[in-house]
Amino acid sequence: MTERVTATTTPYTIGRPPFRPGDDADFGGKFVEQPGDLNRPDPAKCDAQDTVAHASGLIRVLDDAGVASGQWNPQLDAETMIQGLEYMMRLRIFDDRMIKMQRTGKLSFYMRSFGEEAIAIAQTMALENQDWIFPSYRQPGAQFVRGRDMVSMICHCIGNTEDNVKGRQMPVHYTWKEGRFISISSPVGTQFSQAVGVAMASAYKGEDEVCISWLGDGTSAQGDYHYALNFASTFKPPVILNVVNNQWAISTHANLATGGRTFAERGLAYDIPSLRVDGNDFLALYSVTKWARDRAAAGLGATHIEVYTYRAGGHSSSDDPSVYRPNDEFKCWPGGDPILRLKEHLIKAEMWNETRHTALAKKIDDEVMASYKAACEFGDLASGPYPPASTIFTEVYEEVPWHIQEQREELGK
Ligand SMILES: Cc1ncc(C[n+]2csc(CCOP(=O)(O)OP(=O)(O)O)c2C)c(N)n1
Ligand SMILES: [Mg+2]
Repeated sequence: MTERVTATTTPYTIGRPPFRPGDDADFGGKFVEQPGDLNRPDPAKCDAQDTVAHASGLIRVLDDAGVASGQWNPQLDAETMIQGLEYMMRLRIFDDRMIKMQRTGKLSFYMRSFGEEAIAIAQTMALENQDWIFPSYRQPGAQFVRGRDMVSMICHCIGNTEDNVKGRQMPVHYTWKEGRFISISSPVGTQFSQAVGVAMASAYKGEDEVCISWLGDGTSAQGDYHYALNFASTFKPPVILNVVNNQWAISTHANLATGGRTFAERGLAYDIPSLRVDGNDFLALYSVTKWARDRAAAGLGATHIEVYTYRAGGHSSSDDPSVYRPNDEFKCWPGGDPILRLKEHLIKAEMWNETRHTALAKKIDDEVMASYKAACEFGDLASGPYPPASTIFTEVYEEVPWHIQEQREELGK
């Protein structure tokens, strides 16, 4: 007779981090999955069932030696790849400088994209300029692609008189109307349902505008993720929904958020084509995003993507990862460093060299320092000037409610 298994006798195993401080981190060397393993279905015909293998596998284009191959190779020209490399270098150098500014008291708080630079940059480059970006705090790189001025970004991080959100947001919670870069919400995940809603509106109006959004492995436990997928499944709007699985949600490991299957596979249950992609492979990211945009533009609706990567830095300037993971864990990540991988690919193809790379890094560093100085002309963190207190009350409500008006009068501003 089969033994009856009840909830209390089932040997549940709840996900744990693979390594803790003091352990030797070892992810097994390289990825087993190789470029060319997975086919590239026709984006104008593909449905969820055609992506079962793509949701459990890993789409790669660059192999461990920096060679591009397979059906997903986007065949980009040298100029586009060098532009992508430059954007990624700009983001890393910018982040490094800003975190130093935070450590010396010149910014109150900061969040880096360290190790994840390829994501927003490759994916935004694969879109059209009219497409809408619904980011989390780990996709500021999209703004470089759309041409946002660095001085304006730093003014926001300082919260000085030129901050375009007038000190009403935390640093790194950018908003940039001209670049169709929607305000980053501090409550994580709200951007997913907003992106689906705007995509539904675009489809309704018959406009060629696709929305893209990202949230993290940890955030995929929020209801907003499921609301978004449910509406995306039902109404089939032109939207690209990315779960950035960077292994960590502050100090909580991704194993605690999946229950065992990949994040990508969850999309299949909603009947949405779902892909899992190497998030440190610029070319693979570009390619899957272009594919998803083509599907959206063909009227086939949403694509769900798990971007498989590693958060190489702390969660934010307030975090100390050494208390919950080995310090060298990121060095063992099989996906390596996204900047080095594209650089290596370009050098191998004789499109780039070390001299140009060093010169470009120096040029960007000078640009960042000059931008920081220019931003401080509009006020620094220590001594201001800051936006006036009256801005607490403006530009939020079209018609100011009576109780807000009353508070404003009480403050005398
Ligand atoms: C609704 C909500 N809950 C909790 C937080 C605090 N919080 C901010 S970021 C974060 C972790 C998010 O991790 P993940 O989604 O994996 O994104 P990552 O930081 O790794 O990019 C938490 C818990 C928040 N901002 N909003
Ligand atoms: Mg995460």
